[in-house]
Amino acid sequence: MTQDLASAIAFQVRSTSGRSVTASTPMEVWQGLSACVVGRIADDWQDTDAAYKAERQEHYFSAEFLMGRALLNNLSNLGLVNETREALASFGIDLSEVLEQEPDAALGNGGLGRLAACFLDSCATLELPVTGYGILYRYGLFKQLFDNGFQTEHPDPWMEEGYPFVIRREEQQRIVRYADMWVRAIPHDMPITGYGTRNVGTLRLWKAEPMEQFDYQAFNSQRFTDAIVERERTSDISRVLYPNDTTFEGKVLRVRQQYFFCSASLQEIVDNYIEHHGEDLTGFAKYNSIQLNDTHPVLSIPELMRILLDEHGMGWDEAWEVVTHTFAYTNHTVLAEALEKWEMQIFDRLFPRISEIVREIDRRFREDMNKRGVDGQTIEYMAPVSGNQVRMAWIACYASYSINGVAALHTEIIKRETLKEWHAIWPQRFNNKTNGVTPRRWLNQCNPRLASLLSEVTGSDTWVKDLSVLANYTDSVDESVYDRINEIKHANKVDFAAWVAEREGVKIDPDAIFDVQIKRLHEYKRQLLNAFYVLDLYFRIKDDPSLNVPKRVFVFGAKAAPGYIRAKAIIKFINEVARLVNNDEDINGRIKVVFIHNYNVSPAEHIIPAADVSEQISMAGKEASGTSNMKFMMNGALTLGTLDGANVEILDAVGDDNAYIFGATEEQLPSLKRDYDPRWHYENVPGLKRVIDTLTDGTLDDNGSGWFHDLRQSLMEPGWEVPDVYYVLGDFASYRDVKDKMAADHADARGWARKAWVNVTKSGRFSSDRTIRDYAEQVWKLEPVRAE
Ligand code: CJB
Repeated sequence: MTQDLASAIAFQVRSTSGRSVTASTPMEVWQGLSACVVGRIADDWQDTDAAYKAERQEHYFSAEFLMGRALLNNLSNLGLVNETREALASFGIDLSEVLEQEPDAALGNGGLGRLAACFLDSCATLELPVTGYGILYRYGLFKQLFDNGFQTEHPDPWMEEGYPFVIRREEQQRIVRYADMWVRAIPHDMPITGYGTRNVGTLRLWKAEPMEQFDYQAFNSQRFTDAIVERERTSDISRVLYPNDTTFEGKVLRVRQQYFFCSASLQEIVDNYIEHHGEDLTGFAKYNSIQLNDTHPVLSIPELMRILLDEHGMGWDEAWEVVTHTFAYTNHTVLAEALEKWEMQIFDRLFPRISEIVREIDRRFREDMNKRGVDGQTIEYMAPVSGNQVRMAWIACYASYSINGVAALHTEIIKRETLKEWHAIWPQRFNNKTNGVTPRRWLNQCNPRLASLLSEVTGSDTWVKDLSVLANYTDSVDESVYDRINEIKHANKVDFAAWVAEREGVKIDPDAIFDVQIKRLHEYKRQLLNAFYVLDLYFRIKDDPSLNVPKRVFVFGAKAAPGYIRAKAIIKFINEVARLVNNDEDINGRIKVVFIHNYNVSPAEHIIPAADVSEQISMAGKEASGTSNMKFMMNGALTLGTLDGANVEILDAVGDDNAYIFGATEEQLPSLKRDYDPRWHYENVPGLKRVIDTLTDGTLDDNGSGWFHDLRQSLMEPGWEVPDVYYVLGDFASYRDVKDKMAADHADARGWARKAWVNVTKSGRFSSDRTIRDYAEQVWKLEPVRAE
């Protein structure tokens, strides 16, 4: 068997590199091995596709899919990891080195994009007929480097060296029509294998290409450069992922991108319906449902109307009936800056027919509301079009049969505040679907030591497909398991320390407590609060070198949107804190700070299994769910968090003794903030003044950028702004107390391991398999379909 695999790999590698396996580079081996894996699943993929096409299907529309690496995931799903390791070893090649060659498919910004990727994994594993639709960005999320502590951004041409897991389907191209140009949308499919199933799902990513390779007329009439320019204008559409997370930027290219993938995907779905169920599209919603991942794909609503009205001759009411039974909308944030609002003139210019349809939706909406007796002011607030603005979230709420939030608290907040007007009229549309993460990537693959222990304790690997079985073992294991937990964590920390030393050039001690905050940089996530704690601890040790505190490593990983200056200032600040702390001989390694550059999916796979403490410290009410909190929990890190997003449910699952909760609650904040004076905290909370003063007293250097001064202002005296919007100073004392207590508790190794074990075994609820089952049963009305 291994011999067969070895020959197959050798054949593919040689075809890729044109030389023997042993003479090929590790990158060429990765290419060949990956092609070999695609070859192995080809028949199953084809069968699955054929089986799904005739059934009721779900289509997951998302501008982002943060897939990360594919090879190990596929090998593991196919049960080929060990065999491949042996096959490569027979050529003297190390599988791990080959795996590290793979570029991350970073076609997303953060939580929202990674959630989409975890969902596809669960859909394939659960054999659900679900297809993902998005954009094949040539450049994924920028690569982050630090230059003297400042973030710099660099392009990420992730496919340029060849990428076997994306297959071009030239013959299935569609044409997307804008008023000023027509473009070809070429589908590129990524196979989505599941664990322990033959089913292989599909992620279909569209690439924009010109109608003709060259405008030959322009070429022949000596306008060669014009022809090239035109070609490039088309390719711009799928060129780059917008690097904003939870902020809206009203760029024309962005709305072009959105229409591009919505239109191409819908054309295909409608054609598939006709092929299998005939020309009468009134039954469309019986066989198709579309989940809108945030508002980015909401143009699908008027676009499906257009297709039904203009291309299939339906009447408005009939078409609206189909549309309103097709779409379901997921809201991912309560932050106002994320709500997409486009200028009507942009729509008029790019797709006048879509403008017309949106205006008609708006007219009928107002009529409908009037009939229901809704007052004029409320109607104006809720209307799809107001002044010259089109509001994508309102269109989504009006046309969708389901509206969901992503954690219990978040869903309550959207019902009560963000979308309250909609909830008042259509309460039955609202439902909660607490997020989840895939235990395949986030436990079985990234933490093989813990995975082995779980299989050993439970007697099988069933947990990989049904994480809830672990809950049977929370209280029923003997104490030796706790020692094993500690040994595993320590071994993971040794590996991680070696990885950090090589990647970041920082030496860290595996015996220290590893305290980790990895997520996009945003003020509401409060990386600053964490950094203030570190600085305060530093000063406490400087004041009293005999202070009895455990050794600590504080790990950060975060990208800031390139235009979000205050977030970039926080990155610079943390890097300066690291410089101060790591190089101080008085500290002598008792505290280390590491900022992992270019944080992404694959670094997360190295970091999370080594973490002791999971920092989930957003201001209560602002983080819709969070998903790294779930990944940490699965890997036995304890949560240090506020009662925000899914932290609330994690606490509920593990109990007060097994998580560390601090800070103002969402309920308390409005009254606390009414007469909030950050200055009072600055002057009265021990340690706070000293820490905040480092921003301006010369302790830390922002290299003349003025950024640290601005940070201080934003907390205490912003002039026209509300000071310290995210309550950093208000929560500092409580954060410091709980974090100190947590560090002290770590000394009781057995006690800590017991808490970690509770976290691991109670994480079943946070598997994306549970989330997807809930969507399938309650929203999508979808049954599994097995590829035959
Ligand atoms: N989220 O990543 C994004 N981008 C957005 O534009 C809006 C929200 C995040 O989505 C995750 C998945 O639902 C949530 O866990 C997270 O709280 C939210 O910020």
